[in-house]
Amino acid sequence: MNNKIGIVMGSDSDFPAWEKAVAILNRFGIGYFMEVTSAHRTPQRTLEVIAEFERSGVGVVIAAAGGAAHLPGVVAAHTTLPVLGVPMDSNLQGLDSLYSIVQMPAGIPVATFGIGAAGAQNAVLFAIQVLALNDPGLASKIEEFRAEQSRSVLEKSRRLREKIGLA
Ligand code: RP5
Repeated sequence: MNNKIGIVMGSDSDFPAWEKAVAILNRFGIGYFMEVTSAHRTPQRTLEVIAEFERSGVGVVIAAAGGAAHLPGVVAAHTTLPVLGVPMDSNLQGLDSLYSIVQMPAGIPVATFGIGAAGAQNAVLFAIQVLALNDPGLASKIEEFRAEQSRSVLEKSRRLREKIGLA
C-alpha cells in the first residue's frame, strides 16, 4: 500500500486527538505515515521526516502541534506539498495553538483546521478528498461515508424522539 498521507505531531501526548482520525484512514484503506517530531526538540529530524515523505510519494502532509505550535509552519517552509495544520489542545484550550498555526506569513500557506479531535478528523477527510481528485474509487468511498453519516443522524433523531416519548 502506498502511503499517500504523511502525519507529524509534536508529541505523543497529542495522539489521543488522533484516534478517530486513524479509524477514518483505516476505513478508507489509505496508507499513511505517522511520526512524532518536534519543530523545537528535534528540528533536524523534522526536516528529515519531511524529506522522507517527499521521497515516498506522499501527496498531502498533516502537521499537528499544541502551544507554541510552530511545527506546521516549519514543515510548510520545507516542502511544496500541501500542508494541513491541526491545532492541539493546550493549557490555553488550544487557542495559542490555533493562532500559532493559522497566522502564517503570506507565501507559505498552511491550511488550518479546528482545534483537537474534530480538526484531526476533518484534516484527514480533507486530505482524502484531495487524493480522490485523481482516484474515482476513493471518491465513491467518500460518497458512501457521507451517506452513512447522514443515516446515523436520522437514527440519532429517531432514538431521541423515542427516549422522550415522541416516537
Ligand atoms: C507541542 O507541545 C506538542 O505538539 C504538544 O501539543 C505540546 C506538549 O508536548 P509534551 O510536553 O506533552 O511532550 O510541541
